[in-house]
Amino acid sequence: MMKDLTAPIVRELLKKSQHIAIIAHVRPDGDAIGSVMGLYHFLKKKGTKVSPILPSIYPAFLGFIPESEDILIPERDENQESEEALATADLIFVLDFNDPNRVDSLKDILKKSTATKVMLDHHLQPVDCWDYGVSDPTASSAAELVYNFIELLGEEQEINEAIATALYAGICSDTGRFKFNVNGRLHRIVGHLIEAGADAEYINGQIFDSMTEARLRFVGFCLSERMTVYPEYKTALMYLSSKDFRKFEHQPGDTEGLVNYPLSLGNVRFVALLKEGKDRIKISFRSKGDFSVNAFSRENFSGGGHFNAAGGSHIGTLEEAKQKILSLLPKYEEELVAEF
Ligand SMILES: [Mn+2]
Repeated sequence: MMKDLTAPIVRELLKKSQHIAIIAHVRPDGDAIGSVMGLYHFLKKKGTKVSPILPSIYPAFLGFIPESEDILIPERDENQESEEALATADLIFVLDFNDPNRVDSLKDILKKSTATKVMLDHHLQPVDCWDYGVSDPTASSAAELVYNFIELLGEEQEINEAIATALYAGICSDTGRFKFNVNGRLHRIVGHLIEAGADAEYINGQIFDSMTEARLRFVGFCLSERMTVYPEYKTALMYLSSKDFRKFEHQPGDTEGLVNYPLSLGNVRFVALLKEGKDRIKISFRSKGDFSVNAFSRENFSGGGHFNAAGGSHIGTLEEAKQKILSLLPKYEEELVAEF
């Protein structure tokens, strides 16, 4: 059973560890890198040896986060430093995921490690394999949980520009620019981050207004050629074949946020984006209101995540995956078309 974190426990853990590793999930988004780097800058200030690790490369537009070039990533490591750091750490912070399989090629090292493992996460249904941690699906982001962690230690005054920038980036990414899972406390946290040096205009510009022309045209193509709306189910389906990815010379992060566009339609409350991968069809689900895409994905596409944002996959062809979703819609009709 994962034990709760208390200030004395955290102080003891930090005091006795020689080398701390911090890791987030594969295909990192703004919250994954923001929470890792926020905690990294905080712990580094204490003089501890800390290694920030990501299982795969982050989108280029997130490279503005201070010292992101120091993150150990298997695909850009020359000497297997990420594996080494994870294997030798005596304390590992697991951020923005709760299932040890979410770290791709690093999963065996993570599972085998005898380090004390502390999880800070906001996804549903955590795997019970961590020593300590916080599992709070009501939290906006892992970055918010890192803020809470610093606050638990009573060290909010230690938050400097680098910490504030990273945490702000995580929060504004996961809340879709302060649209989802926000409340008064979160805005007060964000207020403090701005006072501590986070430049809100700059960070939002880097994350949301830094597209290349090619990427914006790719989004346009997806919306005009690859999206179908089914008003009778308040649903929109989008798909991308591996041929589409090749044609647009797709880069990591190019489809980031794409799944959210159809939600801006007044008559859509459920979106599925299907992407043809090497060995499976990867699917992103989004919803607004009371329709749980976590449940939908868990029940039908062996995935999950949050109530309104989840992932899943289908082994088979793109067409089969599309047909499967379409054939399921009548079963969920009542929930999908219910009044808000
Ligand atoms: Mn997150």
